[in-house]
Amino acid sequence: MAKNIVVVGTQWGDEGKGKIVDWLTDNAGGVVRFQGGHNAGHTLVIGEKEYKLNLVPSGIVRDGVHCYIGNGVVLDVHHLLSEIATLEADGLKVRGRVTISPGCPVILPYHSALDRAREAKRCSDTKIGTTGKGIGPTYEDKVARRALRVYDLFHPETLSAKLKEVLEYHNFVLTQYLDAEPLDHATILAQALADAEQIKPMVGDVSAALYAANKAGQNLLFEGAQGTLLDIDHGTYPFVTSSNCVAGQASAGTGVGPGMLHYILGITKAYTTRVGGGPFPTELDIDTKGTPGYQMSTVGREFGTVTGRKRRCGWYDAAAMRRSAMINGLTGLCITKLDVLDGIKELKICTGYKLDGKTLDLLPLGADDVARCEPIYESMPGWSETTFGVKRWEDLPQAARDYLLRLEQVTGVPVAIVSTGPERDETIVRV
Ligand code: 2SA
Ligand code: MG
Repeated sequence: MAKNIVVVGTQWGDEGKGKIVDWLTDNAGGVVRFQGGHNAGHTLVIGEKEYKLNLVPSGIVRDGVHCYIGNGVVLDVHHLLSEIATLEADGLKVRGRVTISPGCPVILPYHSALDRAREAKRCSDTKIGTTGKGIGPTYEDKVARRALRVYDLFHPETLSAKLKEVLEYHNFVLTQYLDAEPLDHATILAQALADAEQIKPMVGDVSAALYAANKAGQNLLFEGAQGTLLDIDHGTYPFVTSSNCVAGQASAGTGVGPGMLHYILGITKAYTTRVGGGPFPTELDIDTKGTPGYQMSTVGREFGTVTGRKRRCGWYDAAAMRRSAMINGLTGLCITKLDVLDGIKELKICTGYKLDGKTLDLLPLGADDVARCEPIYESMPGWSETTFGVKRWEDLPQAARDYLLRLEQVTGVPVAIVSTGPERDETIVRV
């Protein structure tokens, strides 16, 4: 029987999901995206070559793996085409290996214009720090039932009028409320139609295709983007992205029943990072040389893949992880970037918080309470040896094993995999 795995980020994104999805594709027939859009940045290192993917599922770098973009994804068709062109220039065969759901809401130029204009209007402590890609405004259109979907791009007889109506509305907001320039209907329409022509052969019934693939015995991998703490419902709202990032979305965002999700693998960095605004209880100073935060930032090369922004860094937050484990229903954990901690003398793990005189062992809901949380730490000795590229559990320094086992204990989820470097064989399996 086919075994399907959902891979989700358990923190604020950038946990190293792309590498693990790629590693798991050895046993998969298909890789499926189910939420987010080109705000995602998945980096894959294959030998000498580094691939940066935003929309195309990570399975694309492996022959014979089919890639699916489910209805839960907001799709910038123009960006997708440029990503495909880059991958094909690198020698990968992409066309014929991707199926796009006609239900994906389409990101059009007014969405990124709205996203950027709104961020510009927010004052410094209310800025979300979005990627500016138009993700939020497109999900808004979806929920407001005015979005243009991939389906609409193939119905030019109604597309023009639908676009006119929605553009009039957004141009009003852009000019009257956000002091921004209006956008032109004819230009957007012409580009959308030209792009549509190019993706036409890739559009198909993703839900039905996934059922058929599974029935034929293929394993499927559902590739999450961003992370659980950025989930629109369960994250540090309003400092979140606009999609559900939790494992359950793999079902709604593709059109497969939850019974088809067999194993939920949570990816977690051995420390914590966050890019953009919002509370971060275990945050460290990343600018002072010689400090643990500086090491995480520099050795971990913590820069946004999409925007190039410096990511904020901090200690491992086990209380946030407990929340994540609960809402995803995690089966196992994969811990990444352990080597970044090599040489730090004393490691800290946040096991809970102090809030209003009470002790909590679970991340509270919403940004306001999280911002007031004071972390409670326990300390563990670090290790001086390198763990980079270690391939067997028993070859890890004892202190590193102790650290991982402690994470397992405090989060309550078994550590199934440890990733010790970007290459696929730099991976330790414990199950
Ligand atoms: P948006 O653009 O509306 O989704 O932004 C809302 C918040 O979600 C965060 N977000 C991310 N956080 C981590 N990684 C993401 N992808 C890129 C990467 C980010 C980058 O892989 O590095 O390059 O900056 C991602 N996408 C969205 C975002 O920072 C906001 O806090
Ligand atoms: Mg990323």
